[in-house]
Amino acid sequence: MEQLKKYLAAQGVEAVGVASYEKLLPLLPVRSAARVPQDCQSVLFCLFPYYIGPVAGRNVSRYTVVPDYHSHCGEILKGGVEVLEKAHPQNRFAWFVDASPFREVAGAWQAGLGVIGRNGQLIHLRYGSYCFIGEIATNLVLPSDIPLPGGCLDCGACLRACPTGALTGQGVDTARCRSQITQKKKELTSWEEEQIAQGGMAWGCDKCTDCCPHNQNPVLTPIQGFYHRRLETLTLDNLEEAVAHHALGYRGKGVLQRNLKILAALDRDRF
Ligand code: B12
Repeated sequence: MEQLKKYLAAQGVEAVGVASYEKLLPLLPVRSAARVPQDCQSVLFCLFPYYIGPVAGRNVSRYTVVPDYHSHCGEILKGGVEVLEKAHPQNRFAWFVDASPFREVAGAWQAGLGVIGRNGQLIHLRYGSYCFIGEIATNLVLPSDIPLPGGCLDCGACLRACPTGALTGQGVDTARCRSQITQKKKELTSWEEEQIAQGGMAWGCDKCTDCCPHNQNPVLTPIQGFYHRRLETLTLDNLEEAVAHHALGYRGKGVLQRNLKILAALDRDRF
């Protein structure tokens, strides 16, 4: 574990904690569940801070300004698995990020890495909720960490900031969440189109994140790879490159073109 922590710290990943597998059940019904090692005992959760400072004029959510976290965090976790496999050749390890059978927010909480906000996000005491979550599952028995007591400040700022009332206090009504609407593939209702136009985002939404008191004066990420190739403004001209290198391509280019069209129509109406 010490070797792993040393390796991760060198990559800028300092928040690491363990949850016992049984506390993470039930798993999400996704394909990647087949990769969870048989007789899984422990899951090692890691936080990948992604705040890189203010980005003026962006029309995509902060998490897609940085290079695609699936591949970037995945590379770091893959290296972590190699460290573990060397130290424990008899055991099995598998890494996941986002496309994971683990409910990552609840899992990272279980692993003692932060508290869960009313916006549904995991809040780390130093990085706020500007961090991605990834994990390594193993059949090695590791001592579990203890969840932090208490929750977020419960100030309700995120509930008030959500323009559509998607935050219910009990969770997220995904059908109303602007982040969800920007990635919807089916035809949009006129109310949904309006949400994209008013939000001004071609992908994602940061309203319930940016207003959180835990996210004021955020600490810059020590992960150097997140400072390269930033995507500030998505346009039809850089769409190909954006899809190839940022976490917004997985629903296909058509969804992004549609969102840009909605935003362009709004611009035309203004002048
Ligand atoms: C599907 C998904 C979405 C969907 C639906 C989100 C939702 N909340 O249902 C949409 C597209 C809307 C979405 C949006 C966003 N997402 Co998202 N999403 C996911 C994904 C892939 C699965 C989530 C899921 O379906 N979980 C199933 C539900 C049932 O579980 P849950 O989310 O853990 O929620 C439960 C717990 O939180 C628990 N709970 C609530 N309060 C408390 C308190 C305590 C004490 C305990 C124990 C439990 C608990 O109850 C909830 C219901 O059961 C995860 C990755 C993953 N594998 O977990 C990323 C993930 C949650 N998303 C992430 C991000 C960054 C976002 C956005 C901020 C992106 C953006 N800027 O647009 C927004 C935030 C919107 C929001 N307020 O939730 C990050 C969150 C990182 C963090 N620090 O928390 C994740 C973990 C991806 C990652 N690997 O980093 N997302």
